[in-house]
Amino acid sequence: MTKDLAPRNHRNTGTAADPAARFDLDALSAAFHADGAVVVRGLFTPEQVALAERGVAFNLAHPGPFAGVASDPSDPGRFFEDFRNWQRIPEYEALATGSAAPAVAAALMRARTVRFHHDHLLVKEAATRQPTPWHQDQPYYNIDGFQTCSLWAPLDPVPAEASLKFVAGSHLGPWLMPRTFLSEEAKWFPAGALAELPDIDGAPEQHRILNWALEPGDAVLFHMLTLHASGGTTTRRRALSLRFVGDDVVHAPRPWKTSPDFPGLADELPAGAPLDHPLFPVVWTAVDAH
Ligand SMILES: O=C(O)CCC(=O)C(=O)O
Repeated sequence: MTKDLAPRNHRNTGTAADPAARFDLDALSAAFHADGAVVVRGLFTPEQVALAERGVAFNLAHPGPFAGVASDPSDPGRFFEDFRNWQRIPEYEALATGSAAPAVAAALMRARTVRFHHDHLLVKEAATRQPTPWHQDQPYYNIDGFQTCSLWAPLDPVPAEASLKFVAGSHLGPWLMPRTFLSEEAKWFPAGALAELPDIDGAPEQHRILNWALEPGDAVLFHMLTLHASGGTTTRRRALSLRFVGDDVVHAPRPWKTSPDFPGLADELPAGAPLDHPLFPVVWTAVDAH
């Protein structure tokens, strides 16, 4: 069923052609498994950052059907989000398939096959007050499984206070209640179905918080259950997230609209099925995987 994008990245063979060969993938994978989040400096080349900038400029000028604003109209800035645009923005597709990102995600997830789940644009304009509240990503999604990896790459320099922060170890669970960023409504799992978030900012000493200032080209990669958040920003902060999944991830259609939504997918892909669908192309395979 899948018309795979020719997997351009194969297992790290240590050759110059391998875009991930310059990273210590074993050390990154060990840190990812222990903490649920790692930083990879210089993951994207300057050319790839320029490519991302072109894609983001197009995306901002031409928002897709899933775009929205996650800040209040009274906010002096604006927090703009958009999802699932790789099929119409070739720059996003090129980054998701032709950069070092899928190979690094494969190593972190210890996966033999990597599929691309979706892209997510997050732009906080200068002076945006709206923080990103603490949350896990996977409870918003349409997937079950543990081999998951979100990559967040800023296109502007980001000081630690405007960058993502993570609760180390929170990827080991449990799943926590997802809420809307702005009004904190429970629009996904019904109230009471999942535990509520602890008051992380109220008792920061009870958690190990990971947080890195980032430059364009750097990325943070984190498990889709890792609790993360960010503050407002004084300067413009454009970020592109690429979401990858590994072998054990299966479709989990929900009775509510997931974020992002995949309208009609439940009619094509049953619950529990691998994500063998053109919406989720294979972007990396181990050389000896069939
Ligand atoms: O950009 C942000 O502030 C939040 C990013 C985020 O939550 C994500 O990429 O999953």
